[in-house]
Amino acid sequence: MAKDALIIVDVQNDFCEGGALEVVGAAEILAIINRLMSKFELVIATQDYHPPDHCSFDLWPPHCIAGTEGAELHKGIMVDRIKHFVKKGTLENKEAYSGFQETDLSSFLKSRGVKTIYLCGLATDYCVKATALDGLTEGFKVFVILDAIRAVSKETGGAALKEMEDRGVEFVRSDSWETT
Ligand code: VGL
Ligand code: ZN
Repeated sequence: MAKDALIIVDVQNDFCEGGALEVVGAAEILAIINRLMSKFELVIATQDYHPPDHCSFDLWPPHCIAGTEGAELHKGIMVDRIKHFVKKGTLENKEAYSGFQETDLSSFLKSRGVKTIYLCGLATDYCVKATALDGLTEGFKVFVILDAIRAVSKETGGAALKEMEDRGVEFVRSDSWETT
């Protein structure tokens, strides 16, 4: 049977409260993500993982520098359940918002018979969006879990949802797994 996978996008200290590039409301999705993990046999996490002079630091404050605390997953996430970690944005001169960009994510999923991916995490307007759109390009059916994502800004977050919808991403909420 084709498997589904849950992909937790960039729930790292630097994107959470007190981090270098804090996403408002990030703390609210931690418990939701932990509950979601129990619904999936296969859970994967991506990490933004930049060298100290990464090109994106022209645009963003330095964040998620490889080997630092800021690049680690938030301790509120139950990491024991995560089967595979994907590090991205590791090249100094290349931005990589998508978890599929120059990583083994697509081949890892395909080798395990995954056809459908469910995305949660940070941030809606950048890495969640880019990962969702690349997921479609890679041939996966892509769901974004609406109450388990947060955006850098309301405007770009809203635009990102619209763009994802137009491209064929589908949306669910975490309570759709609850049994009555
Ligand atoms: C991200 C900005 C810069 C993200 C990563 O994970 O959405 N945003 N690097
Ligand atoms: Zn980054």
